[in-house]
Amino acid sequence: MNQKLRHSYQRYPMKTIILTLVLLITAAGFLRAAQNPFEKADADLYTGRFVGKDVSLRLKPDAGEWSGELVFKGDKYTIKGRQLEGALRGNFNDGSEDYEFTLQGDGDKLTFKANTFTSTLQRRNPPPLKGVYESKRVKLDFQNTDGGINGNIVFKGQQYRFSVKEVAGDLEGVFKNGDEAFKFTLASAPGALVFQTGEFSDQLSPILPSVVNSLGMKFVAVPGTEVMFCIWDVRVQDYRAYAEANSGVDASWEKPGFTQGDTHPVVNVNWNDAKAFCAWLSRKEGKTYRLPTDAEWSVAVGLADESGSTPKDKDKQIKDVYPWGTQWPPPSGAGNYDKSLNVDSYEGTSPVGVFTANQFGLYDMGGNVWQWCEDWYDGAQFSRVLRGGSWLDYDQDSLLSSYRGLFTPVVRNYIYGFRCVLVGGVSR
Ligand SMILES: [Ca+2]
Ligand SMILES: [Ca+2]
Repeated sequence: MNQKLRHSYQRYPMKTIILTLVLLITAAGFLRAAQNPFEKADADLYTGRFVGKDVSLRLKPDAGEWSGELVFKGDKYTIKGRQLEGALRGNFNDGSEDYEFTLQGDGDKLTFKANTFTSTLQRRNPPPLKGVYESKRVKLDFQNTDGGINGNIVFKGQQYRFSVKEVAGDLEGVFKNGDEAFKFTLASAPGALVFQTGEFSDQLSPILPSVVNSLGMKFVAVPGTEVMFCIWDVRVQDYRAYAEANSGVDASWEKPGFTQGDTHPVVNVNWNDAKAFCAWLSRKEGKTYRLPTDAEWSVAVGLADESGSTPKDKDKQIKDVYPWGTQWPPPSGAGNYDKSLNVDSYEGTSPVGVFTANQFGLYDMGGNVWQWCEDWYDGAQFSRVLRGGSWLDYDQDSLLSSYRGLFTPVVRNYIYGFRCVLVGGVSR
């Protein structure tokens, strides 16, 4: 806990209480209605799950107050508050001491203040409940009909009908076996759902649609995006098909300066080359291929909760999270990185798909080659974004999942490649 927060607890001064009472009485007189029309709106303002830098919280109305859970700098607290002077004010407790906070609502944003600490929190809506998710013990097949969320659940080998409703940002489900009702909750985890009953908790993985295109590139749906990601970076053989079908394609990709097989990721391609490849493939198949956006790439690497608007804002903001997990240095087999890290045996690039795929089934999201993204790095519109690191990288910061590389769209390099996404290919 931040030392500055200690001893900052201060009750509301008498002047404030009197002023508030006067305001309340005036408001009550003015409204002259049994139902205060603002109550519902205020309940909506603070109810749900909100995430910001170093803070996340979940709140629900509780007998005229709000209560819930706060995670502050990695520690969990119970939280309670009530509305006063246009803000939600209250305390959280670490078991021995109280700390005062205020929350100010603004649509989908909340400003959290505790002494000198301030953070803007963004509302997080529950995960899109579509498709099929399963673990060894549970399978959920969602069917969103009649405006409700329901479907079939296979639980301990038996199939039932279930329904889910949202209660203050939590998802509560129920299914019936005869007269007996089983209750469960659902929470979102990166690329998964956490299913919990009183008996056990299971992480359910989505059974995702996938397609293979005319070049043999495999694409999978990535939940939280509207696109399908190629599971590999674009390979030498894919780029060769493009270069052979078109005149005037720059030949730098043929001379990387080291030996490459057909299934190695193509390198020495700049942002413009990568865009031209996507445009050709789109024309060839009558579909829409493009580079991933920086935000889509983040979801695909497991960073669904970044704050900031430009890639520059988000650069290195989430610490201690790498494509392979949270350990530093990377464990053996984490990916194709610089030889000084001692995690692989490849001198240059490696064939796509030889290291472990991530939670979405994507290979080389860390290491092998940097991947161009659609976005400008910032408002200057000078450089494009590169993500994921390469076979020549070893620096701890540049291997973070949240790290953004940047270069002008005309630069070719033997550590730069790209990955395609397929737009609108998600059938569910
Ligand atoms: Ca290597
Ligand atoms: Ca990569």
